Amino acid sequence: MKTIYSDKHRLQHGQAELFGNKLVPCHERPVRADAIRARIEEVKLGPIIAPGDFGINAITAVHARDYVEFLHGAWEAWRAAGGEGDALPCCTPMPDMSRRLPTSIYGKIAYYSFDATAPITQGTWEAAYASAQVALTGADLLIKGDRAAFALCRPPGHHASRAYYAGYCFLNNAAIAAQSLIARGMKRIAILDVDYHHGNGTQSIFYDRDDVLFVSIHGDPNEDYPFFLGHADERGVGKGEGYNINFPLPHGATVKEWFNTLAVSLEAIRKYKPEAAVISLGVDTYAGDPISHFKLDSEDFLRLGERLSTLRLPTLFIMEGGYNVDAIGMNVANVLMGFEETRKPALA
Ligand code: OKP
Ligand code: ZN
Repeated sequence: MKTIYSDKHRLQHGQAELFGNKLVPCHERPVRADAIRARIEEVKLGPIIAPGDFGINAITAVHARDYVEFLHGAWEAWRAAGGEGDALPCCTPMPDMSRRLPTSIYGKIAYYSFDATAPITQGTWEAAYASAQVALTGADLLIKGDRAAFALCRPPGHHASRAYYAGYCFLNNAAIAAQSLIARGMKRIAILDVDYHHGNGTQSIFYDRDDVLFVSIHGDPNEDYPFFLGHADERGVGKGEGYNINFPLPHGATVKEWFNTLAVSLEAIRKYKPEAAVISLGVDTYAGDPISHFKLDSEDFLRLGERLSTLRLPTLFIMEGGYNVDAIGMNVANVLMGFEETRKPALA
C-alpha cells in the first residue's frame, strides 16, 4: 500500500505541554513521523508519495469556518498581542458562561480549545493543513481504486471537533477524510478508532448522522483523557442513534480483553455494511507508551492488522497517537504489514 507523507509535519514542533502539574516537552513531536517513515522504508511497505492539495473546502465540510479562520491567524495574532513562545490557553469556558467570542487573542485561544496540550506555534496552521491534505490524498486513492492507503498524518486529529482543538490535534484528519469519501459518492463509512484515547472530536462531528458509523476502543474516560466523552452510553442522537459505539476499558485491561473488544467492534462494522473503513490508528495502546495504560506488545500490532484485513473493505489508515518513539515505527509498520499479509489471496 502507498504511504502519504509531507515534510510539513515538522512545522509543528511545540516546546511544551501542560502535563499534570508541569510543563513538559511535547510528547507529540516531529521524530514520531520520522521514525514511522523510516520503518515504512525499511520494511518496503510500498511507495511513499506526497499529498495533493484538495483545498480548504474539504476542511470546512467538517470544521466551522470561523474556527478555521481563527486557526489560520492565531499565531500571528498571539505574537502581535505580545504573546511569547507558543500559544497555550489559560482557561476554557464552562457551560454556565457566555459563549461570546472575546476580542482578545488570549480569550479566543481559550474559547476555541479544550486543554493546554496543543500549543499553537508559528507553523501550526501549515502543518495541520498539510496533515489534512495527507488524509484527503488517502481518501482520493481509495476513490480511485486502491484497496488500502496509509495517511501518515501529523499533527494527529481525533480530539479536534467542529470548532475546537485539543489533545495535540487541530484539524480532524479522519473526519475530513470520511466526509470526503461521502462527498465523492460513498454511502456509508465506518470509522474505527483504536488509539488509546477516545476520539471525542470524531464522535461529536458525526454524532447525529447515520452515514458515518463511529466505533472506538479506549481508556475509560472516568480514568483518562479526554474525560468528558467516551462512555458506553453515548450512542448517537436523532438519526445518528445507534451509530456511535464506545468501548471504554479500564487501565488494567488485558491484551485478551482488548482483542475481544476488537472482535465485537469488527462485528458491528460488518453489520453496518460500509463501503470503506477509516482507521484512526494510534499505537499508544503499546505497553511501553509513556502516557497510556494498555498492554499491547509489538507482535500484537501484527495481529491487529490481520484482524482489520478480515473486514475486506477499502481501508484508509490515518495516523493518530503513539509516543514511545523507539517502538512507534515498528508498531505502526506491523499493523500495516499484518493487514497486507492476510489480504493476499490464499494460494490455490
Ligand atoms: C492524543 B492522542 C495524560 C495526559 C494526556 C493529552 C493526551 C492527548 C492524546 N495524563 N494529555 O489521542 O494520542
Ligand atoms: Zn492517543
